[in-house]
Amino acid sequence: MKLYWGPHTCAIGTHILLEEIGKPYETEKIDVQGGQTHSPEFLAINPKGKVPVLVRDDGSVLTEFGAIAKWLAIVNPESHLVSRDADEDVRASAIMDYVVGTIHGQGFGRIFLSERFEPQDPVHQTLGLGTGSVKKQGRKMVEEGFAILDRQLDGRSYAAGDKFGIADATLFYVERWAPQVDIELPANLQAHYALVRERPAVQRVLNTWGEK
Ligand SMILES: N[C@@H](CCC(=O)N[C@@H](CS)C(=O)NCC(=O)O)C(=O)O
Repeated sequence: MKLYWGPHTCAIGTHILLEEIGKPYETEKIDVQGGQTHSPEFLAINPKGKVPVLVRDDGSVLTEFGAIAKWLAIVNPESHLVSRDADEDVRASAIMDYVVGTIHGQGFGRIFLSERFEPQDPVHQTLGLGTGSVKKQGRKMVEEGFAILDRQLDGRSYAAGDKFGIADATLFYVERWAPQVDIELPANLQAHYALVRERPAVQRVLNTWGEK
């Protein structure tokens, strides 16, 4: 198996899951900020131009954070990354989908890649309205999303159930982005972030990434 990852990206969640599982895997670092995800070589692997990408031992390619996480959990049942309890499992899926689709895709997307959300019409462009309002909207979405998840974590250590699982690795990557854009995590998410960060697997990944 080989994980394609890039510094400061959501692929850290996938890397953490691989490290928690503990089976052999390779990694390849991609310069996402430098545009390497849009190089012909990378697009030949993932035409969506995104990390994470997981190439399986048979050469087949998995994309999309949630799909990769679920596959890793299903084929490594001894790692208990998904619960056998239907309610816990669906709760984990709901958190993961909300983080990936809304908090990351809609909210942080607007903060990190504002220009992609800018109206392209000539009036907007001529007036040079800039990306300020897009960023502001992104921040509001992230803050609202964090507030919702914070309430859902009330009285819980982990996102779903009483063990670390795929929803925790997902939540961790957006929690990690919050201070980078001066967004304060609400108390339950702050506690969750600290708990996940302490895990030996997470520390190993942070060391490999050269990030704190
Ligand atoms: N829906 C995708 C989103 C992945 C994603 O947005 N990856 C970012 C890094 S966090 C990326 O590779 N961006 C490169 C680009 O859009 O140019 C998933 O869940 O895997």
